[in-house]
Amino acid sequence: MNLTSVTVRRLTIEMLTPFTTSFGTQTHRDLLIVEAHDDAGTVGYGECVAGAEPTYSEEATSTCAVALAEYVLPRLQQADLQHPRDVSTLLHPIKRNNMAKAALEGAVWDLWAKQQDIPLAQALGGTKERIEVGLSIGIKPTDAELIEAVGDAVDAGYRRIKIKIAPGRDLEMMRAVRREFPDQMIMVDANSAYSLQDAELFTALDELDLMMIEQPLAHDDIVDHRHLQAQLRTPICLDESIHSVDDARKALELRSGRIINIKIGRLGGLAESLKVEQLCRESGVDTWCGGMLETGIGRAHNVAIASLAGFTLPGDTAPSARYWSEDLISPEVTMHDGQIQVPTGPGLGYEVKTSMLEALTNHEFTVAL
Ligand code: OSB
Ligand code: MG
Repeated sequence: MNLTSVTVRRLTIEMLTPFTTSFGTQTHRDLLIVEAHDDAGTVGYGECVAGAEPTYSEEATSTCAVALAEYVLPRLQQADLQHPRDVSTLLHPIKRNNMAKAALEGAVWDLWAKQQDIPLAQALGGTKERIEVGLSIGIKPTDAELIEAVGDAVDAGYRRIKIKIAPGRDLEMMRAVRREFPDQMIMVDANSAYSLQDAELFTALDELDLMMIEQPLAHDDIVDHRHLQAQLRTPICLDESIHSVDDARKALELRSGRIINIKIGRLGGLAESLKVEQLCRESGVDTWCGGMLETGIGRAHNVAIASLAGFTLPGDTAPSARYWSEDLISPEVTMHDGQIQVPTGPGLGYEVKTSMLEALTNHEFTVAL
């Protein structure tokens, strides 16, 4: 692939509005952008989706920067990549650190697709021209504010609305939402805030005709989820618990959930994400593309993979204007009639605004290959 260097940038971007989940409130992203450079001056981009603190998973922006500098990139210096799939093979001996690995792998996939002059979506085997978009709404202080936010999302055309829940902001709040929107496709995401002792709460939520309940129980569990799923009609969707195609296979075999959320970062990259898509497609299990409040760079990777046939449900791929006053890419990701057009240009199919990227960079390092 004629890689000549990799640059890792750390930058801070303010979000338009704070986003609250059961593990905290985010007002900005502190993130890494990885650039893969080749000898012809072509650049591929990847985004590290870890949060500033290790609250969603054990990874955080700082740990990913260390993992890239000390373990991941030195292995790349020893390698001669022929294809982006070689990255996951090369990094296989390094356990976990999936978001750090995925950030590099994503940059290499974008570079490779650009070298082949084909869209990343096509390089991955995507077939859809448009993808369906859902919105993830954070926890609001009052039911009235939540109902207003859901109403705005319905008016904007989102095909599915996800609402974050946490102890104390769950059943009564969701009953109020359901009363107001009896026919909308609504789901909840608990981000692992509950235990099996809360089974009664979930059997009550089961009456609300939700599309799914995302990650109700612990981030590292697939056994308690099995017991909870056995008590519910509503499908459980696993997010935090699934780090590999083997995790997905085991969870489906145990019936710990009936839907899998595919996040490229959590799964360690596009190659592993493709394996989960294939497993779910072949076993008739619904999947959708999750989001991690990415900038346009990470979002563009999500749009590309969501164009594969296995992504049967709308994903958390809300457009740029939902999160940023100005995004890092041009044109920005936009939504029409609840859908995003999969770009047809080479690689990610969006231009990265390099001067904006440089201006926002707080710290950077480059490794020559
Ligand atoms: O669980 O899906 C999640 C954001 C940060 C961490 C975890 C999650 C989320 C979201 C955001 O729900 C969805 C988005 O990026 O639009
Ligand atoms: Mg989730």
